[in-house]
Amino acid sequence: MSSYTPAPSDKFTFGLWTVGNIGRDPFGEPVRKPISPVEIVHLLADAGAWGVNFHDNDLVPIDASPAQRDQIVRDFKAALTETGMVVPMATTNLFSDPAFRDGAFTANDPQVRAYALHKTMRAIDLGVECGASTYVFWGGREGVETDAAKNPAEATKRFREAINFLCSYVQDQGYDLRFALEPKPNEPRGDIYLATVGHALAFISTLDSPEMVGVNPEVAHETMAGLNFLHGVAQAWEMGKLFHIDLNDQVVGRYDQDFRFAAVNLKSAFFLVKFLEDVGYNGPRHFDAHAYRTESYDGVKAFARGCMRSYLILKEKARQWNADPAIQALVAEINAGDQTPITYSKESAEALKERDFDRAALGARGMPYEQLDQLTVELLLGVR
Ligand code: GCO
Ligand code: MN
Ligand code: MN
Repeated sequence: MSSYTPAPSDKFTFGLWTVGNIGRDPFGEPVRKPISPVEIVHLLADAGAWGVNFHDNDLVPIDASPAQRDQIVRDFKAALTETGMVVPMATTNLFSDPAFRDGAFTANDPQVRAYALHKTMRAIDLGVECGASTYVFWGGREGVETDAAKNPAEATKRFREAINFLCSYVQDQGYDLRFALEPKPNEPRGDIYLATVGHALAFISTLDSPEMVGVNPEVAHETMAGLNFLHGVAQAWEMGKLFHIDLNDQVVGRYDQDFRFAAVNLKSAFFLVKFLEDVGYNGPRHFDAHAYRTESYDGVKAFARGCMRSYLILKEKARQWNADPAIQALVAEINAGDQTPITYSKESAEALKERDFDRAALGARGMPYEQLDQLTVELLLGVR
């Protein structure tokens, strides 16, 4: 039995904005005092994380002078060196400042769109300087409350132009950096463009450099849309587009909750971890979640530890599932028969058209999914 202690090879990461969240919500003032990026790095290192990610302004305040910026970056990098923490991903805050009230890349004001590109190029420089190899685009303000505001096809075009521009910038700079688009259906906008993993994957295929761009799916976001998160992740993986992943948890139909990973939907979290481990996903496991607003920083640390521990417990459960004789007998049974795909040729198509099928026999075969699911539940409940 493993000790569920995180190791660097688990690639567990958190954002400065996650453990640094001070517990403000639309109805209430902050409940925790802000802590500095350096303190956050130490808190995370202490909890056992491998890396830390940031928005430009989580690290450098939006109105910092160049000298302040350089000092902050120096201090931050020193904390990284001291703790052995890395920065695998960075991103831009294109949502907090009032300038982005109507969006960034899709804003109607061309000056805002230009400012968004300007800010993102500088944030990319900052991310690369700190070691990031993945750059996330979460279009939090890229949306509307009313479709009177803008034509969604025009917005899609603007989004595409921005990503194409920034891909060219990265190529010109010679940065070793890939982009990951993070879909979300709503919040903080009434509706956000590129609402789901499916929207994002389709959009990527229309870009000038599609090979540079993948997705960063988030548990809560697909769940808010009422979708099966694993299915979106699996499709992205199968297309070679799972560049990053945001792990947290969410109750369907509620506000954007950002709960600790596996805090709500245990079975979904299990199948997600099992999938990532079975296919050998090798990217960061990023926890984009917040501690409850009730917590002190002790609670925040418990929250961070809990995310990682639950992942590791579920990873161990996945290993058990794969080794469980009764479960594997059922898996073999449901996958019986020659599973080789029928390749097309004129002859194979003709032969298939002529083949006799015993339709009644096909329809009479039951599948033992009830048993398989019950065994899964029992395994998760710890009685196997
Ligand atoms: C949210 C998003 C963000 C993004 C972050 C990185 O719902 O607020 O998940 O936390 O992940 O901005 O791009
Ligand atoms: Mn989110
Ligand atoms: Mn996220």
